[in-house]
Amino acid sequence: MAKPVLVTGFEPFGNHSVNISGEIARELDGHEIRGHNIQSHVLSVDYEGSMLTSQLLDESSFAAIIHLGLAENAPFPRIEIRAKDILDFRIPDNSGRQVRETHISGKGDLFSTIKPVDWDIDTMIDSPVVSDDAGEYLCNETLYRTLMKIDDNTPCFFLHLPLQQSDAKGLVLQCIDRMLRPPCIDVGAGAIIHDGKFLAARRAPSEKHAGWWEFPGGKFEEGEGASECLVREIREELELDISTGEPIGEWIFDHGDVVVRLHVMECFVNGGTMKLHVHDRVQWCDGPDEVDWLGPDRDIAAAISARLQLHRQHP
Ligand code: PCA
Repeated sequence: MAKPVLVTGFEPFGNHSVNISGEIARELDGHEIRGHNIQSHVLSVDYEGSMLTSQLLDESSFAAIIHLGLAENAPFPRIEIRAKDILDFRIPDNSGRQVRETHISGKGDLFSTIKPVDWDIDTMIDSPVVSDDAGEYLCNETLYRTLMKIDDNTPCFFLHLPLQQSDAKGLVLQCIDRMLRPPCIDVGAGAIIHDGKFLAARRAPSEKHAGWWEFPGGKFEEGEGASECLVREIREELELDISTGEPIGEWIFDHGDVVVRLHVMECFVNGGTMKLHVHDRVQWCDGPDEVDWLGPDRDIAAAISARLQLHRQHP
């Protein structure tokens, strides 16, 4: 059996009669995601609540841990990646404890084990922001006590939810999905530009994703950046000598079994006669809709077309 995912939320506190974090935790209990079952707990807003996860970790281990809480004044959801070694309660917690300006362990701040740079956050629901300030109240305390206990790389962080949000549950599921998915592989993708057009190449029948069109390129090798990778890959795939121009952007795409971060760069041909090795056709394109693109390559083609258009208008 795959390890479960732990989701915690909190009971209402202060002058709140509901706490969205607890409601969502409750709703997600038993839900399956990437082959893992969600086990959820609604924590009391006090010392005991902050300790529950570290107690659970004595007996069990989890594929991932996400703590949810309400952030009263936040306009956007906050992906908290730091637990501060300080508590300073503005109001007492639900068992009447009020801690002022006190260290939790005295050993310094602790950092979450997730890598938000691999998360394509701009495509996530409700525009979450990465934050290194989880407050000085129970949310911070809970994250701190959990991180203090985790002794392996179990992905864990705190998601602070605003009072109002369109789809908090959807966002929580996206976060869990990103914690469970494989790490990003860096891939160079070349926008080979000639006479105001860009090159699309169709994957040959013997290749994975056969028949789909893409930008030539491939995985970074040890020590390579996007530019070196593209010079090598395009020589291997098309027998063209290229030099790279400006970076066009980065796109993260989840193929299910692998997640890639595409580093797209302008490329210009300096020499060579094109010969295809992993493709069976190429086409010089003006716009984004001339071939059937693989994965995010249509978005990339749209970005390149827009750029070329701009260059035509303002050479
Ligand atoms: N939010 C509080 C504690 C419980 C909750 O949902 C906080 O931000 O610390």
